[in-house]
Amino acid sequence: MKLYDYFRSSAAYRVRIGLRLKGLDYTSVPVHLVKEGGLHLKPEYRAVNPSALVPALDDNGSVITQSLAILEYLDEMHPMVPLMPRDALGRARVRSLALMVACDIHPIDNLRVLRYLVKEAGLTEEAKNAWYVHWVQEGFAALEAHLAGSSDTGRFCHGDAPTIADCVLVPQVFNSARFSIDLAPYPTIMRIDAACRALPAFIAAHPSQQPDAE
Ligand SMILES: N[C@@H](CCC(=O)N[C@@H](CS)C(=O)NCC(=O)O)C(=O)O
Repeated sequence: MKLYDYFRSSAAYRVRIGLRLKGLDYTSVPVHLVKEGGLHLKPEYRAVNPSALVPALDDNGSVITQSLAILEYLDEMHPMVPLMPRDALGRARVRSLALMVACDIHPIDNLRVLRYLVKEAGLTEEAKNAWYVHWVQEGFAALEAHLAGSSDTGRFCHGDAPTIADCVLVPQVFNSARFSIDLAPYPTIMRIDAACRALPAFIAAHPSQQPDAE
């Protein structure tokens, strides 16, 4: 398998965690999101993923895009070390937690949105950063309430083994730290993030461990 990747991309980081948890071999193909205005915007990468976003996974010539679709694909193809609960209600809860980050926080804080706010909408750097922080805080407050208020939350987001929800949570916490967001109001998120980051798979998937890390 080939993973079109960028060390700092939180969506790619989700997939790296899933691959590592399952012990799957893959080759990283770095796509620099900043160099030359963004290599992901060039025709070469658009031919792989017309959405011009990383990650994309090439499994023996078949390309899958969207990190959550990739994670579920990996889970179906390689069921050892499952990333989803066995019961339908549990799977719905894990998807719901993952989507709180992947749909409600990440897309409005994505690089292209932040660039648009500055270049097209005329926001200052300060206002752009305030936008980022605001949507993380809104999203994390909701996620914290869901996690803290449910007996299904265990050592990890759902029970005592990592699931897709944890694959999505940890990269968002990493991203938020880059903007110096105070995580003290989200103790359950912080506890789960720490439990995940102690595991070898999460350590290996960390941005600092990637071949393109700067
Ligand atoms: N929903 C997509 C999001 C992918 C995405 O937004 N990737 C970011 C990096 S984390 C990206 O490629 N951004 C480039 C840009 O905003 O121009 C997924 O989960 O795979």
